[in-house]
Parts: sequence; structure tokens; C-alpha cells
Amino acid sequence: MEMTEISFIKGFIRMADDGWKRGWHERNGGNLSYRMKDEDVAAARPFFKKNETWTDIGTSVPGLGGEFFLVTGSGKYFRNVSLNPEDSIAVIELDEKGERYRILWGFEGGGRPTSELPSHLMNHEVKKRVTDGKYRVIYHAHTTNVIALTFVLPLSDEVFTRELWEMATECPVVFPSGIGVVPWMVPGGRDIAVATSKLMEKYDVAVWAHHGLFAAGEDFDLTFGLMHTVEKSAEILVKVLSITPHKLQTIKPDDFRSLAKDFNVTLPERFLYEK
Ligand code: 2HA
Ligand code: ZN
Repeated sequence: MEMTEISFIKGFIRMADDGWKRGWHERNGGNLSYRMKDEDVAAARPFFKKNETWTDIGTSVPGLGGEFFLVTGSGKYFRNVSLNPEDSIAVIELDEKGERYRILWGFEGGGRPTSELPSHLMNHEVKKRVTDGKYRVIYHAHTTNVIALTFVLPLSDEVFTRELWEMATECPVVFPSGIGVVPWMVPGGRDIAVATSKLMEKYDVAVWAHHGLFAAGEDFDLTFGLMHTVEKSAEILVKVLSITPHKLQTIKPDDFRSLAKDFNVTLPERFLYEK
């Protein structure tokens, strides 16, 4: 068996390719990371190379010490992931303190993990803690319609959550805890990572104003599905706002309350304000 035939690698490649096909990954835009299970590490270990070179992550994630991740590369293109996975993605291992990483497989032509590694790892650390280790995927994409909305909607969690919930009946069921919004910040560093990971304490989705979206989830299907659902509802909202500034009818707060009861989800009341 080849490394690229192992199921978690195949799932990762398929997800990256799906994102590329949706148009969310122009040039080197976007990044993806997966926190590997013990069985993934065991299956991949025969392909690991020896590497004693440790590199600083740029932040500290003690809750992830000793863990292994599959990640996309800085400056690498999602478009190339399925064609050339050996060069586009890599397995990294974190040291016991969660301060440094080393590359064990991948980036064949040279390279390093995504420029957003601090955000990915800080989000993983929060999600591992709050979901008892269930969540394993963090995904950042340049979703066109969500980005467009960050120029016209107030940059508040309440407005983004409510407006996107209203655009498709399934939305409050798919992201019942809502959506967080990070104002425009310089990408790639620790500050935006701290801001995003704070939001990940309570949400699975965080908007980066004028930049894109971060989504977190249990597996590739759920995380891609979440990204897709949020971006699709943003597309509907862009269409609605392009037709008219005023909706003639919509889903109302009491409708959401009925939906929550029947679908057994909790929708925070702060999103169900009267307009
Ligand atoms: O990898 O998307 O946010 C390029 C980016 C940085
Ligand atoms: Zn980006």
C-alpha cells in the first residue's frame, strides 16, 4: 500500500479537491488540517522519514503535545493536492510542549506547513478540549459570498448568524451554536489565531472579515458540509440583497423556536431578536 492509499489521506485529498472545485481556493488560498488518530499514525509510520529538525510553531499549544497532523503547505495550491499530494501536503509531529513541529512525510519538493498553522493548531486545541477529542478537522477557505457579505453586514456574531440562518431552513440545524466574526486582522500570526480560537470555544464557524471562513468538525464530511452550507446560505443572501433591500417574508424567531423543538437543537435566544 502507498501512503496516499491510506484512508485518512484519501479523505483529506478528496476534501481539498472538492474545495478547489467549488472555487474557494484561488492560487494558494485556504488551508486544511487533520488531527490524526492513533490508527492513522500506525498506518502512516512506515512512510515517515527521520527528521531531527524542529521548527517553532509561533505559538504554544500544550494541549496538543505529541500529536500528529496532516496539513496543507504554505504557498502550495489546493489545485495541486490531488495531482501531487506528496509535494502539497505533509504529516507533522508536535513536540511534547506543543511549541515546535517536525515534518515526517510530504512537501517532497521542499516547503513548510500552512502560514495559518498557529490558527489551525490553536483551534484544534480548543476543539479537542471542548468536544472531548471528537473534532479532528479545521478548514479555512476563501468562500466568495461570505467574504462579500463582510462588506455590507455589520461585523457581529448576532447579525451574521441570524441572517444566514434565515437563508435556508437547514442552517440552524447544521450550525445551531451560530457563527462568530473576527474583524479584519493581519492573517498568519498569533493575534488572529487567539481571536479565532476564542470564538471556537462556542462556535464551529468563524468568519474572517474581508478574507474567508474557518470551520471545525469531527470528520471531513461534516466539516466540508458545514463550510458548504454556510457559503451556500451566504450565496442566497447575496442574491436576495441584490434583488431587494427588503425581504417580503422570512423565517421568524418563533419559527426558529418551533424548528429547534422538532429537530432537538438548542438555538441561543440572543440570535432570535426582534428586528
Ligand atoms: O494560504 O489563505 O490565510 C493562504 C491563506 C492565508
Ligand atoms: Zn486565507
